[in-house]
Amino acid sequence: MEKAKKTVYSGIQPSGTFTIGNYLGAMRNWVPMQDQYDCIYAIADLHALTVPQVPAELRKRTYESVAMLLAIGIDPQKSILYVQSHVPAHTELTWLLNCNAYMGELSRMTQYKDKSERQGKNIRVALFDYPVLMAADILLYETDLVPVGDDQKQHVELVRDLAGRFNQNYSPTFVLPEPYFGESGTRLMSLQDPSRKMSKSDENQNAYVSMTDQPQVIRNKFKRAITDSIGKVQYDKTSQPGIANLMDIYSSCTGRSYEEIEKEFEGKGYGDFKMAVGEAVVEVLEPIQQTYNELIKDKANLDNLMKENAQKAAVRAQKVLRKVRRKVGLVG
Ligand code: AQP
Repeated sequence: MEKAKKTVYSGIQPSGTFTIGNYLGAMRNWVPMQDQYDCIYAIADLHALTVPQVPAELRKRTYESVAMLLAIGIDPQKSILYVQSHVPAHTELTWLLNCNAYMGELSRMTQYKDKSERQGKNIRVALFDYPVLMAADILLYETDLVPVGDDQKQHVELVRDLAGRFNQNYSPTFVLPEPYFGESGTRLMSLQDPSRKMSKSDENQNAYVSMTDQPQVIRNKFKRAITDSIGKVQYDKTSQPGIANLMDIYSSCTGRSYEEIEKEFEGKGYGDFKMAVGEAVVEVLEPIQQTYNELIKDKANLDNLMKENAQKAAVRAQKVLRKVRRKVGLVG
């Protein structure tokens, strides 16, 4: 039977406080999608464990992540908003998919190559297996579309390979998802090193702006942002990557085009420009922070919401998992 709405699955790791990179590049686009699609949003805590975490911090950030997604406008009446580890089907399907995944295809994943370098000699097996857990996330909900940036395209390809192989070896079981590029979210770069993406787990706090940073902290971070010695506000990613990044941020916050921004700051110094970017970010974040501050106070409400949404997610996930168990020959 044809579905009334296509299913969209997105996850975000509680591996740090969400940054304006996460928000302007991904989360913000999730809000309007709720009216058009059957959306499932996961706080991917099991994914966050692929790199070392402080347990108490992870627990705290899981609550904060749920509250922040609610604050930006994710509506549990329209979508499912749940915590990945609350639905055990994810780990169970991961194992069953592992039995059909190849070492070769996993070792070609660029994210694994990048992140494993940072783990030194003792690389965690989970980091290697991360894309299989991601495949389980997506396949459990008969997902049609996975919103991705360029860097995640390779993972969705792997999900399709794993699902296609399973369907061929057993019989049609999984829906093959498509990557969804949608409104191209801006890829924001570190404020301290514009050759690296802005990441919530960056050790340098000046490299990113958190969704919960106070206005004065935000202004100071922009004041310290790396620019260049050219002294002209113009969009050139190669010779002025710092300024291009700030223009991306300013454009995302104000809706102004690069040409409009160049005109606005013609003949002005970087100091004025950075101040304006800081103010624009403060303006976007202030109303979100107000809602967030209310939501985070009410832990019982967040607990209830997590519980209800996990139940909704589990019903859907179990349906697919039961099918998979039967196909591979498990009893019961
Ligand atoms: N700098 C960014 N610009 C645009 N989009 C970004 N995303 C992340 N950073 C940027 C998008 O945010 C969504 C959720 O990301 P994630 O938490 O699942 O993992 P990530 O991409 O690894 O994010 P971080 O912030 O860099 O986390 P850490 O530091 O833990 O690795 C994704 O859609 C991602 O594209």
